[in-house]
Amino acid sequence: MTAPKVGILMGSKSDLGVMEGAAKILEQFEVPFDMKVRSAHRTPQETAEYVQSAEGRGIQVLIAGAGFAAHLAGALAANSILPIIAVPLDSSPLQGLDALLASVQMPQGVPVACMTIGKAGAVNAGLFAIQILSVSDPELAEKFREYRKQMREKILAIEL
Ligand code: RP5
Repeated sequence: MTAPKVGILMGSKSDLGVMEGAAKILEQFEVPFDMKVRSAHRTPQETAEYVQSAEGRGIQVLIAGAGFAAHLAGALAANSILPIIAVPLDSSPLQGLDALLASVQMPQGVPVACMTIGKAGAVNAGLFAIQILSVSDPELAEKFREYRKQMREKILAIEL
């Protein structure tokens, strides 16, 4: 089995429907990943253990999706020097604004890259992970260029 290069974490199984968007992108680009439920608040110790072992297991980027007071991405960033991508999820009565602020407002010195709220954010997290990996993987960079090209062509082909 190929070792994962990306780790996708989410705060709850109820986040899976949205976070699958990131997984599908990684599958499309044939980048190996693993996907787990880990919560900053409900499983703090296991979350720390996961992230502390991630680098040693060959993981190069981590994606963290969470709703409500979304501290998952921050908790990962606190325990690793890997790049962390946050996906704020709209699972609360505040429709993700709470998760957005909790994810994006990291204190100086411990950054996370914060995506759009929800579905588009999960897809973008997958794409952003590809972009990070592409810096040191010319073959992947080429695939990403092709993805952008196809997106552009699809739009230009629209006749109204
Ligand atoms: C957050 O609370 C999770 O990331 C999820 O978005 C939300 C609701 O979780 P459940 O109560 O459905 O497990 O921590």
